[in-house]
Amino acid sequence: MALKYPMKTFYNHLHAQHQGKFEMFRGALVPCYEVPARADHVLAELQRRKLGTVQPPLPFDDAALTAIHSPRYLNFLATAWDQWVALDPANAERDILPSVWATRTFRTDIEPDNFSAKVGLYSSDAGTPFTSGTWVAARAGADCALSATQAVLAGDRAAFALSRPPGHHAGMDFFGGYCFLNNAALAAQHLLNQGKAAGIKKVAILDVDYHHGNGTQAIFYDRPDVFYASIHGDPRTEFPFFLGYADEMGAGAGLGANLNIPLPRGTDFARWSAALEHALQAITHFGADALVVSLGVDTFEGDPISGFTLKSADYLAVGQRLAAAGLPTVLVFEGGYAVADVGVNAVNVVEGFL
Ligand code: SS9
Ligand code: ZN
Repeated sequence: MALKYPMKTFYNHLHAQHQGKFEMFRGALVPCYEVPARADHVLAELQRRKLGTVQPPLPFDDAALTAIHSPRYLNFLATAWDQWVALDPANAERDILPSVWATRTFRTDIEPDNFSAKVGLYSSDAGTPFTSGTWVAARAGADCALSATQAVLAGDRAAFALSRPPGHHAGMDFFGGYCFLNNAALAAQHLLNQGKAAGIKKVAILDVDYHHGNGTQAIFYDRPDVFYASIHGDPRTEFPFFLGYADEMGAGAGLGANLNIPLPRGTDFARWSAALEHALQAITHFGADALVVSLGVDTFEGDPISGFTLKSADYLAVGQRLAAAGLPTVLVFEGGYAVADVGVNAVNVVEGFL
């Protein structure tokens, strides 16, 4: 295959260290949807089509993480597994799942000593197990997002962070929705912090995952330098339920720099691509100097936990349309749970972009 330009993929070689056993669903523990095979299929398809180069991430220091996440949350993630096993050596065979939360009216300024309470303070759902290798995998995944950003800052037209676990549901100080570190937010902030010489003053994040990226939106909600646009299942019926409505347009200095396009279950590519057009026009109007794409492919018709009906061939058109925006672009892999199809679908976006 002849390439107009090579695209670097930064592949998280440690992703399989994060391998949850079960997530809570309707009172039962069911096998996790967010499995290592997802990233393996994307890697295999990239290599099969010989699309650019695949490399491990470069190591970044913690300052890149504290640009987005709170120090006490990062400290919790780094030490959670050891705390868990210290409670009972038998815990080494079990994943951590939260069971109590600091919801409305509770205090969140105090980190309790009790481990279960800490897990609840730093999480938003019981669908996101924390395992022995979660921190190592998530940390390397952040390095992938930062490495892809670095490649774009160095002049590459685009780069792809191929990692799991995903990131867009992770907030400044909580995990949830299968996410721990917000890779897209880290990329956007790194573009701003390191992109002055390259003339990068404003960044847009376009989230095309089926689910609203509540973490990303919240991180940048009052910021005028990061535009967040998302096309997603209507939160009245779809996870994450409590954010992602059309009337959320940003706050304070960030008013006008947030665009949510919720769509009903059953939405097809014709309607979805009209929303993509709308989002990209808003990004152009905002005047972004660079683009981060939260690239979930759980909009696929065969996705087991989602409700849109995009077909595999549609993702080629998505990639083409993203490239036509003409911006330096960091593609960050997010969701997509039709495991056998996720490779073809994600790589179709990459191939369409090229
Ligand atoms: C499925 C529950 C869905 C969260 C989905 C997070 C998607 C991340 N039984 N739980 S892209
Ligand atoms: Zn998703």
